[in-house]
Amino acid sequence: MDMKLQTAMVLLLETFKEYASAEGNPKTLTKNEVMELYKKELPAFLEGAKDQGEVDELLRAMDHDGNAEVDFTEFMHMVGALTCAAHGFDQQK
Ligand SMILES: [Ca+2]
Ligand SMILES: [Ca+2]
Repeated sequence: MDMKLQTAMVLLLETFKEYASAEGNPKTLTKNEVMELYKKELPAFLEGAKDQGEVDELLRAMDHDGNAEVDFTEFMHMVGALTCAAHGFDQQK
């Protein structure tokens, strides 16, 4: 399949918009929206968090400017960091 990366970029944008538009500002993710996104799109990462404290920590780590919402840039940093982490994990096998 050609244009996998372009497809992935479109999917990233569409996924962000889908969850960001659920409540409040349609251009940012609230804590609830981030939780929905993790539950439905990244369940393995949520299972890795043992308690509410770790989930809160995850959200704080995503929110670079500390305004309690996750914008697209912050979302992309998170996706990039998780992808790099997954890549490192892959190379250890
Ligand atoms: Ca929103
Ligand atoms: Ca933010």
